Amino acid sequence: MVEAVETMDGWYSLHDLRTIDWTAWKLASNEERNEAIAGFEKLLAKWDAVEAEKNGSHVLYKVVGQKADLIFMFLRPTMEELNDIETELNKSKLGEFLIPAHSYVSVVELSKYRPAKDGVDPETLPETQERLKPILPKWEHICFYPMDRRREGEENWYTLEKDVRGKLLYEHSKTGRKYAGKVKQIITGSIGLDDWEWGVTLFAHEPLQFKKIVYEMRFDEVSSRYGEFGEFFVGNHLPNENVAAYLEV
Ligand code: 76R
Repeated sequence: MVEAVETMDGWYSLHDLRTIDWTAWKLASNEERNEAIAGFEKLLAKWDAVEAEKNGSHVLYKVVGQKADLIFMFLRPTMEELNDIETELNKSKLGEFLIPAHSYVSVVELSKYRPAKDGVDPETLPETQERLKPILPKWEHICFYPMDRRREGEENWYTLEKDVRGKLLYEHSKTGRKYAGKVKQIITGSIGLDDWEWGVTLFAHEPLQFKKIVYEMRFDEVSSRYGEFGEFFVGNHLPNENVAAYLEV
């Protein structure tokens, strides 16, 4: 019988993409802009404090291309906190100049395809907990896209036996491991939460590595036969200390 794999689920995740209303921003007074920047820096400091306490994590990148200007990724233990963050940003002064571009709700996910070693539930291991509640890397570049597993005719992921799926994913992980140190990936699951089944968030020091890993994985059976992909977003890191300069007009 075909069965689901058990998943280990960690922090909830919100990818929040915004476009800046530059026209309105330029029309605002200096005082208003300064108030907006100071308020936003306060929010960043608040989120940093949450991260320092390991109660969540976040990153902020500038999107390249016209799909948005900013991408935030927030991780929190509860959906309520994600909602609170979103609302606080919307109510902030800077929020008056942010136009929603896209959002994606999911939860950090690892799966239990591999049999438990020595009967130890992997979910109890500290290294698993660290991966389920990760402090997001602040590497130079981000790449985010959602994906599905195909469900068509002979190419139906959901009619494959679990051990077959596990083997295909093991092959996939061998490709992934070649990029150790170059690409860091966070897989979030969104079945029942958002329009796609998984979100892939990649971090790299060198943007070409996104193209290389995604291209190489296209030839792994799990992607070539069973992968369907959504829209891609790519961006450059925006550290707190550069926010004011980025917003200067
Ligand atoms: O548990 C693990 O993380 C190790 C094995 C592993 C699994 C189970 C793994 C390793 N992945 C797993 C699951 Mn992955 N991954 C992607 C993409 O564009 C594409 O073709 C695919 C997008 C990338 C780039 C990537 C990278 N992976 C998954 C799943 C869940 C599927 C399911 O349950 O059906 C998806 C959707 C997915 C997609 N993967 C790795 C990587 C990398 C770099 C690794 C090696 C990580 C490491 O060992 O450090």
